[in-house]
Amino acid sequence: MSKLEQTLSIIKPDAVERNLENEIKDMFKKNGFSILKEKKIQIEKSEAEKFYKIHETKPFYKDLCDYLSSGPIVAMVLEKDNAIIGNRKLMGATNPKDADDGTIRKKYGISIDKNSVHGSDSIENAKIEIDFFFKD
Ligand code: IDP
Ligand code: MG
Repeated sequence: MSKLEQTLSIIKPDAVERNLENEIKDMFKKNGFSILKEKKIQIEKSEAEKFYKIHETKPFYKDLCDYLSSGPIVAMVLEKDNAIIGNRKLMGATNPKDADDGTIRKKYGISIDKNSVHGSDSIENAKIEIDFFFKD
């Protein structure tokens, strides 16, 4: 069953730094996603800690928050039928080494921490994450 959904995507610092913003956006557009909203920003470490709170007990939490706040990112609201699972598929596995051919992380990811993109993992988290960046 298909359902029009919105999901939150982030182009992470490693990809922005390598000027991959337009190439990654093109991959979304070619795969049928509309970019409804977008903004390029650098967030504070405290904001990254809030965004990744779900991972606060993980050993990589501190590095993850340092990393997300280390440089400019592009936050986007993507829309498509079944956007959440569709974006997860297009992103590929968390570790670029395990990502399938044709995915963003396979193409651009450097390592498990510098994996170029974030994508919401559920309808509930998509709402929370979209509000995090775009509720003004
Ligand atoms: P996801 O980004 O594919 O949803 P999550 O498990 O939600 O993956 O983890 C959030 C982010 O934390 C990942 O994108 C990755 O950058 C980082 N991360 C996840 N697992 C590890 C790890 O084992 N070591 C270092 N960083 C990790
Ligand atoms: Mg996740």
